[in-house]
Amino acid sequence: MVVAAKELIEKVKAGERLGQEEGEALYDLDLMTLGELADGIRKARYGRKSFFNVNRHINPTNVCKDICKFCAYSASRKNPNQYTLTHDEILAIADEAVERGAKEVHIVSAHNPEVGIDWYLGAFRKIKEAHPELHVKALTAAEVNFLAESNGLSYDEMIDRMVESGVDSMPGGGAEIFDEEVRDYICKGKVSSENWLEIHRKWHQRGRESNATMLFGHVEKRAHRIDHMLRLRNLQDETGGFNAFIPLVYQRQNNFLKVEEFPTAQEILKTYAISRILLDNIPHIKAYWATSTVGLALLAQEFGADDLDGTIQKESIQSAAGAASAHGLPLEEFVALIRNSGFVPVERDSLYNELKVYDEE
Ligand code: V47
Repeated sequence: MVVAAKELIEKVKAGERLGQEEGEALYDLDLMTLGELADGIRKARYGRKSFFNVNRHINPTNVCKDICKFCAYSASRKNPNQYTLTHDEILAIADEAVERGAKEVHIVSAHNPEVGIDWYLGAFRKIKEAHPELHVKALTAAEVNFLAESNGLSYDEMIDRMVESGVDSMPGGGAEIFDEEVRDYICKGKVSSENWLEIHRKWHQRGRESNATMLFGHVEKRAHRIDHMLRLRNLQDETGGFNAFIPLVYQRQNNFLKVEEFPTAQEILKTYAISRILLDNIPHIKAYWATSTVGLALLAQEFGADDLDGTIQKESIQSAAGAASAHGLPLEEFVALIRNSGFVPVERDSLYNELKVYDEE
């Protein structure tokens, strides 16, 4: 089926839902047309507000039983510096984050077979005991799958344990690309697409919220990105538990994935815009500045994105592969960047309640 541009534009303007072929055809529209369509949707929902939070990423271990070709973070022959933090070290980071105003810790680890489940969950419990008000966003579905499998737990039992340990919401990591063939090539052995979705389904069924990512700009095709978004849209129709969709731009350093052609800025912006158009039921599109670059994240605000993640403070996964997130961005700078790009910075909490609107100098 050839999808006519005019018809497609009319459908988007009428707010009609698009399918796989129409989603692919969106990529053939010129960037400015696509941007205008996505911006129309974004402005109707949020005006000129752009959301962010004051957060701290914590990556407690890089020892991993899995080998994902795109990953530069896990200890391997390219990265021989293994580490596993103690609970005291993790708690000290959380203490410092709170002192610096963080409202959320975003905790993502590798799949470490050398430490038990209590090392993972105990850390959350200790953070919650010390800082009951701090939002713990922790454990990707890939980690949940790893811990469930290695401890003989069902996903439901694993989720019980997470809730008891103080996990407030789940981050969107580990989704990569759902297409099974691409997934098999880039991260064989990791949680299957079906199980990634099942874990989020079960989490949402408990009344909990989460995010969803998509790693793009490597060996996948445009059709795979559309398929990925539509699988998420289907689950969201069922549960309504996703807060944000986060297209993660592939970082190319220090890993094992051979990529011939990297996406242009145009292709990245188109992907943000298309996600805003297709994902009519996921409230927020996050331009995660760590992987898009700050400049492109600011521009993405005019191409459908309404959220820029947060101050981060420190991050080890994507910065290992070349992202500029090793040291985060100070709050004042973050606010100034959003404001100077013509948007109104809104500090939010992890579940998108507005905490502070920076509408005046
Ligand atoms: O799942 C690994 C990705 C993710 C690379 O939920 C890479 O709010 C780019 O999920 N290039 C972890 N990305 C980070 C993550 C995340 C980030 C920000 C916000 C949220 C949220 C979640 O990092 C992994 C993987 O897809 N990743 N290697 C790389 N070379």
